[in-house]
Amino acid sequence: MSRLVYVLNGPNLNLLGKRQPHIYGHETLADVEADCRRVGQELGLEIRFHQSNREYEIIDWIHEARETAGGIVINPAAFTHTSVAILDALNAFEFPVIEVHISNVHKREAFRHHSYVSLRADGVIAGLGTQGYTLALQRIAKLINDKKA
Ligand code: CA2
Repeated sequence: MSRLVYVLNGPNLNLLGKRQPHIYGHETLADVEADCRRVGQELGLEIRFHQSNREYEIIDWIHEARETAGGIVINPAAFTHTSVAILDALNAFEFPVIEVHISNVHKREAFRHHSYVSLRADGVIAGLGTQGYTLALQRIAKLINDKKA
């Protein structure tokens, strides 16, 4: 299985570390990318890291991952709660998918409690801050390694 992992981020996550630190912390998305690249290297994973405010771009990256990647870590942000299209794209991807939320969505407004993406995700991490991303990468590396054994 490919050791390439896509780390995908949805709308407004480009503002990470710049607004609402009481909810999302002080780390910027560039910090999260650096963390993912460092941990990815330790785990022997190649990382492709993207963020978009446009639903179609996230869908296109998931399609690209179908051809090349062994796993996807995705924080779909607000699309989590609205996007059947992202769910459909993930359903066409055959390797592990881990859904990450920086905040504990279950402690927040009721509309954040439902996730379309969770219908496909092999695992969900919420409320562990930006550490959730590297924990998700550890899980994907284990699933890839277990498949090889
Ligand atoms: O907790 C998460 O990671 C979320 O996916 C973040 C989304 C939210 O819609 C989900 O319900 C939970 C929002 C991302 C917006 O990120 C910002 C970061 C800093 C300042 C403003 C927005």
